[in-house]
Formats: sequence, C-alpha cells, structure tokens
Amino acid sequence: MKRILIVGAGGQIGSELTMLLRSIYGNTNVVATDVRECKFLRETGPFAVLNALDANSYGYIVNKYKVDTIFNLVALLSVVGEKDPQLAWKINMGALMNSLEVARQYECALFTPSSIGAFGATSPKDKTPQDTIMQPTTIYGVCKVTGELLGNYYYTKYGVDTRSVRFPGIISNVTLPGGGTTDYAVEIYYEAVKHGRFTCPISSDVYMDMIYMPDALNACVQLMEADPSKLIHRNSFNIASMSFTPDIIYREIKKHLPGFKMDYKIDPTKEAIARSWPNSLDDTCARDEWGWAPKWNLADMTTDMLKIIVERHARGEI
Ligand code: AKB
Repeated sequence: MKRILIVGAGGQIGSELTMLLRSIYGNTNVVATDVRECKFLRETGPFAVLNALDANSYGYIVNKYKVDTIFNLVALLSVVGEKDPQLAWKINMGALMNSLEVARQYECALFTPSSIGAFGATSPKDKTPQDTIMQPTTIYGVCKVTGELLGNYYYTKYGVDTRSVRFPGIISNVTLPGGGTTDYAVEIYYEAVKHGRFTCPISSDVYMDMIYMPDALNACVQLMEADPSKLIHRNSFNIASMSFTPDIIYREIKKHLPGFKMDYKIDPTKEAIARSWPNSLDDTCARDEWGWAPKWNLADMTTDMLKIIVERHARGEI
C-alpha cells in the first residue's frame, strides 16, 4: 500500500485528490498538507500545516509518516503569476526543488503537474505534439518548462521516479481555482446558476483545452500506478479531453438554462495568455504509454456541473 503525501492539498486539485486517494489507499495512508489549516481535510485523515518552501519541515513530515509517494500541487497560476513574477518563481520553483530533494533523500516517487501553459505562441497550435517547441511567454509557463526539465534531470541523474501530466484547464465544483487563465470556464457555471449571466474575460473564439476534474484525478492515479517499464516519457505527458471556446461553452449551458446571457469585457492579460496557448493537445503518448482515456465530454460535464452547482446553491453553500 502506498504512503502518500499531498503538498498544497487545500487547492482546487488537492481538495478533491486527497479524498480520492484516501478512498483508494485508506485514510491513514494519505497525509494532506497545506500552508493553511484545512479543517475539512483533517476530518478524514492525517493533516499538517506545511510551508513547502521550508525544506526541514518538509523532510520531517516525509520521514515521520514514512511517505513513499509525493504529490506536489503547490503553484501560483498563470494570471496571478504575471502580477508578481519573482514571487511566482520563488514559490513554484522553491516548492518543486524541495519536493525533488526530499524525494531524492527519502526515495519517494514524485508527481508534479505541468500545464498547457508550458507551451507558447511558437508551438504548433492544433493537436500540439508531445515533443515540440516550448517557448512560453508567462512566468508560470517558464516555471513549468523548467520543472519538466528538472523532473527528467532528477530521474536520469538520481533515479527519482518523477512523473507528470500537462493539465488543461480543470473544471470542478468543489474548490474554485484561483488566478488562472482558464478559470472563466469554471466561473461561467457558478454565475449561470447564481445570476443567470456572465461577463467573459476572453474573446468568444479562443479555443483552449479543458478537462473535467474526475478525469484529471484519474490521470494522477493512473500515471502514478503505471508500469515504469512502459514509460518512454515522464515529465510531462500531454493529456487531452475537450477543447472549446467561450461561445461554445455558453451555448452548451444555454441548452439547460435558456435565459442565460453572456457578454464580454476582455481582460488583456488573460486574453494574451489564452491566445499564446494551444487550441488542443495531441495526447497519443499518454494513451499508448499508460492507457490514458478520458471519460467526460462537454455535454456530460455541463449536465453534471449544473446539477451539482444548483444543489449547492439550494443548500446555501455558494
Ligand atoms: C491556468 O489557467 O493558469 C491553469 C493552467 C491551465 O495551468 N488553469
């Protein structure tokens, strides 16, 4: 049985990944940590407050719980990163370096997400290949490309079992994302249910790859369970599920809520980042090397998202 540590467990991915991993590997085998206290994570298993930039405390927790697998989910996202690039580098790379070093010292496997943000305007736009030009123009993307290279370096130099996927924008209904370019595709559902209207910060025709949270979580579990002898790549795999524009998701929501209205107030930072990212990724390598196969499409996801958000709204949670 794996002994897992999740760093940055209070965020959009971690809050749901912790619960899934506890259901698979047992509550006591999954230690959740975050820079802030998270009561809801403490209720179902071990939890510790941990600043991932504090290498000593990080090592202490890995040793204390006899951890063998780390999920490092600490990151400032693309839009917030542009507000303070130095801080984004410090946090994103600091957490990653400490994760790599702790994984090396305590012989742990390490999962760190990369992103579609690792690509830039010079990458092929459609069906972006696994191995191609990567010249991102955000500090977030620069951190992701550096992180991918470092992950591969630690694997070849020290034999650390590093693995990663390039996440599309993740759409979810438990914890809101914070500070990303793809956040609009989450906010639109909440605003549709709560107010019947949404002001979109990105132009109607800009395609980006997106994924529903259950598929994103399965990717984490499946990749970390994959037979290492089958992995030709490691850091980081393209995964893809659906690609749409603001106009396409708007029309899909309107099928359920005919009165829903959307207008546009373009945010120049978000727009520039979105336009620099791929329209869609080619995920053939993930499919071939570890059996990646997403289950959700835009129509099914929209039905599920609206059902859950309507229920949460009715309970007064949002
Ligand atoms: C962001 O928009 O910054 C993230 C991502 C795609 O990595 N959601």
